[in-house]
Amino acid sequence: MSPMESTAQRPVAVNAPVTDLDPYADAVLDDPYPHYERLRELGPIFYLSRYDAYGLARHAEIDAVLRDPATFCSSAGVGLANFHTTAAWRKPSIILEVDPPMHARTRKVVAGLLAPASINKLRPTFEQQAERLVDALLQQGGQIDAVPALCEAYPLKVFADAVGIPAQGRETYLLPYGDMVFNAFGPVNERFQACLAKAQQGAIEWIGEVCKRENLTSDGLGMQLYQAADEGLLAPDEAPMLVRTLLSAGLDTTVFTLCNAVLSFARHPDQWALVHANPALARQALEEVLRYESTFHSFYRTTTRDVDIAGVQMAPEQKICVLIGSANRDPRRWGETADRFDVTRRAVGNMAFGTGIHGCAGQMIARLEGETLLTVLARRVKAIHLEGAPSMHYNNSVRGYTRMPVRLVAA
Ligand code: OVM
Repeated sequence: MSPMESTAQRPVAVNAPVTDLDPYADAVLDDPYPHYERLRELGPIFYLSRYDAYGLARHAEIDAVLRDPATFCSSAGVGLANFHTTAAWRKPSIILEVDPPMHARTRKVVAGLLAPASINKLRPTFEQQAERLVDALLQQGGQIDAVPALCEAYPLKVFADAVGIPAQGRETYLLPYGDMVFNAFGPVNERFQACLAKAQQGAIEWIGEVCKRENLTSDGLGMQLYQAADEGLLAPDEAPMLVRTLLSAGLDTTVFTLCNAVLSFARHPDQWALVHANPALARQALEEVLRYESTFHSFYRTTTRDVDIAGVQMAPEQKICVLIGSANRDPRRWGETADRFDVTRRAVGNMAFGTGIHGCAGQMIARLEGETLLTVLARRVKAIHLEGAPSMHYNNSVRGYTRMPVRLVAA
């Protein structure tokens, strides 16, 4: 077989609406929402001809697929690449890119680590660090690039400390590593290639080092994974793999969520006024940010058998693109005001963290980070002014920014 040929099965006949939209084009990432609306209007399922993948953009079908892991599996990879036919760029994750029964074992250990009872112990530290950071920024006058100064600085401190990795190298390597992880959920495009070349200049190697037992603090989440291995709950080589999971999934996502929060409030001053007037709204407001501007926008499942969705027949090994950023704007689920940013809305049940057995295991610690930082901002900052156009951080599956000039006005 020549390298240009593929063993991937092409659908014999596509009896779904076909679109040649490239969901990964810069212009689509700039503002995906009008495209999502058109995709939802195509029907409950459509075919992305550029990628030989079916796509789902409505809340109901996405919910159904994510709740049926036996039919729509993760072990063939949760990106466009099928691990049965294409080598992955790194050793597959032992929690994300696996199915039951293997998944249940690793998930149980990670879920225990990140359960509310243990996460709540982190709250006082997170609150202190949020106060320190926001006070320092306001003392300097509040004129900042919110991406490095606030949205990156906070998770790079509190989450990386919670995992227990060294301070040295965090700023250089952690976010570029995650950038690669999330680009790999899309196609092998220019963005993927450029990011991999960059990650190979130190980040991949550094991550491998900090996941080792001897480089972790004695009281962090990372060491707890080694202790689980000591207790026989994990194989010895699985502990560093799950530390890698924490560092892969836990940084870029929270950084970008904070970017999306700051930008949403800067663009909707009336909504910030509500949160400033009542800081107890912070957690609910964060949930609306997650719905309105999902951080994670798309990933895939792979069919394990002949199956149909809404009458569209698919063969085994078929990739299906799940557009969760679109599910979170689906008027069929959120009503006519789906496209409105409204912190008084009940946004619970949004798909930002996915759903089903692979629903984000870190969602409680992610929410704790967002809530603690937003609460301090709500108390100390009466207005957030956008002082220039933000620059998008283009990534194949997550939405965020590289630069966001803002002025925080002290209360
Ligand atoms: C992992 C992993 C990496 C990225 C994301 C994620 C969304 C998991 O390495 O297990 O969950």
